[in-house]
Amino acid sequence: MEHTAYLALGSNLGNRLSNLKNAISNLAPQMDVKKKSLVYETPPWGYADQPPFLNQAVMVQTYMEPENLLGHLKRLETVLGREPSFENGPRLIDMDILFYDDLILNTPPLVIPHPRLHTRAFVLVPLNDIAPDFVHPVLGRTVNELLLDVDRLNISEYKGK
Ligand code: PH2
Ligand code: MG
Ligand code: MG
Repeated sequence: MEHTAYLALGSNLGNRLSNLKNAISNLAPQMDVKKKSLVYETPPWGYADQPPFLNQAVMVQTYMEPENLLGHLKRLETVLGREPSFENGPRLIDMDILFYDDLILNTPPLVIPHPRLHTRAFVLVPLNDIAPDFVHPVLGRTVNELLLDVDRLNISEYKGK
């Protein structure tokens, strides 16, 4: 059965825009990318002393089950050059699963919906481009509604330099 998943992408090392583009083009063939948000430049969250991030969200269709999808994304991060860092630290590429259909999953390796997505403007702003009316299956509120409660100051569309 085919599933719809929303992914968050982030990069704050190297050529950030290329990292996002490479990541998205490497999602196929296991994932069919249906929608892409704009790219946003966002202040680092959680650990301030690092470069600003570029963040983006995508909607994909896939036959992969959540655990396989997670494994696939982790392998892809490594292939693209990600090296181990600390929690909330700098990274070449980060790919997180935000939603997977309406699934609610709470296992040690994987929590869906992503447990912190509703508190993070750097996730909600791009997600709102492609899924404003998607209802968070736990919170029962749309992405657009969740966005009203976060501080989106200092987040701007990235037009490159
Ligand atoms: N990712 C983190 C920690 N902090 N801050 C921003 N702005 N964007 C991110 O993608 C990000 C972060 C951990 O994954
Ligand atoms: Mg992350
Ligand atoms: Mg991650």
